[in-house]
Order: sequence, then structure tokens, then C-alpha cells
Amino acid sequence: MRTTNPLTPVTFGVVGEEAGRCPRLLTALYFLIALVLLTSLVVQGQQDLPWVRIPNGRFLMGCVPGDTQCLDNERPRHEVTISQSFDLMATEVTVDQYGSFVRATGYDPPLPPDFPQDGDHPVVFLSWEDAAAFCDWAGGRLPTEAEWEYAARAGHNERIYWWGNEPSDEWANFGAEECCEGATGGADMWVNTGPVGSLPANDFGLWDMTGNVWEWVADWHGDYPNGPIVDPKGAVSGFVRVARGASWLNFPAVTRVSVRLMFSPTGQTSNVGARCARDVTAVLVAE
Ligand SMILES: [Ca+2]
Ligand SMILES: [Ca+2]
Repeated sequence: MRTTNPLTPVTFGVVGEEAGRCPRLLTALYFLIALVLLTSLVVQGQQDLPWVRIPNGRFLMGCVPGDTQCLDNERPRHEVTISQSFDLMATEVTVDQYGSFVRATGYDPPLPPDFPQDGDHPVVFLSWEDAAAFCDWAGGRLPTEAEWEYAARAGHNERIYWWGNEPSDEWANFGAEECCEGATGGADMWVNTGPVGSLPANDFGLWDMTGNVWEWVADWHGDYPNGPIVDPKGAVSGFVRVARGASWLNFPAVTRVSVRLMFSPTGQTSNVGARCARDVTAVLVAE
């Protein structure tokens, strides 16, 4: 006696040759639905953001020996292992990219700065929550502070600035010698923010890791550990978050790559923006 496999797809009365086609039709339908869902995930999640794959590795975090301007919270220098490759935006989040997020979600737009900005300038006046919300919507997250410094150094553990040991307006948009106002000089043509990616990228292909705007990272501010650590995520809790990389408003010494800005998570200023990271596993799922 022939029995019916309970896992056999229901054919809804189709018999004979048609019955053999239906599983294939259903498979094709499932494939089509999955394709639509994945496409919508890509459209919402990637937003044509300029992701760069950062390889896993090990580096020395904190100020380098010989840095006479090192601050207490940049010590001790310690070994950090970044165990997983990850993606990081090649540029800061732009005004246009953040505008897409606001239009798509109804999220409150940031305050406009009191200087002109085009769509390719970095968005400013973001709180930590705003930055995290954008990155989540874009299919990513804020980078950890360790990921940020690892990516900014791009293999150059011994440098005070990511390009060398002296401040240079050939590599970054920052401010005047005296605190605190914008300034131009050399390749830095901007008193305030400039278009992202206008100055040379670092050796990982990342632009404006120093200068233009500070970039929120995921961590609560905390003391550095005294020894090696793997994938640190900062303090468990706290009152201040961290932003990295200095801005158009800061004087040259603040552009040292190890500088950590302690800042209220609800703080919003015209020189703090964001850059998102993304887990590689999230990319593989989307693809
Ligand atoms: Ca400048
Ligand atoms: Ca920056």
C-alpha cells in the first residue's frame, strides 16, 4: 500500500504530471520571496555606503613612546588583538546619507550648523544615540574604540599621527594653533567642515580618520587595561562616551591618533559626527 510522506508538499488537487511540477514551482516561489527580502535588506542596510574591509590583526593602542603631549587617559599603551575582520565606512557619514535615514524613518533631523555644508560634508550635531541609530539602520553599528584606533593607525604602531610624527595640514582638516577656531593651510582648505575624502586616505583606504569631524565610537569611556586584551569594548557602564579623531575646530596636538574625547552621549556640537562599522557576518548573510 502506498503511503503519503507527511513532508510531501500539498498539491492542492493537482494530479499527474502537474503534481511533479508544483514542488519546483513552490521552490521557485520561495526563491523569489527570499530574493525580494534580501534585496530590501540590501537597499535598507547598505545604502551604497563606502565600506572597506579591515583585516583582523594586533596593534599597540595608546600613545607612543616619545609623545610628549600624551594625556593620562591615553596610557598605558597596551597590546590589542582584533580577532575578526570587520567593515568600516571609508568616509564619515555625510549630510546626504544621514538625510536618507531621516526621510526613510522620520527620525528627528540634526540641528543645522552655523556654517554652510553641502551634501558631501560630514553630518554634525549628532548625539551618540543619533549616530548609533543611523548605523543600525544602515545595517551596521558604531565601531569599538579599539577597532577605530586599529583602523586609523593602519599598521603604523610607532607614529604619533597616523601619517608620521608631526602634525600636518597636508593630511587632515583641523583648526588654528590656538584653541579653538577653524583655520586653513597647506592642503587643508576648510575653515569648517570639508567634503569627505578630500585629503589623502590612510593605508587602509580610510579618509578623514583624523580631522573634519570627531567620530563617535561605541564605548563608554574607561581606563585602559595594564596588559594585552582581545576585542575590548570599553567600560561596562559610565557617564561619558568616547569620540575619536579630532575635528576642523581643534588645534594640531589634538590630531594625535591616540587622543580620546570624553563626551556626554547626549552632547551635540557642530564638530562631532560619525562613521559606522559592520560585522563581516552581517555582510555574508545579506549576500
Ligand atoms: Ca581646516
Ligand atoms: Ca574624522
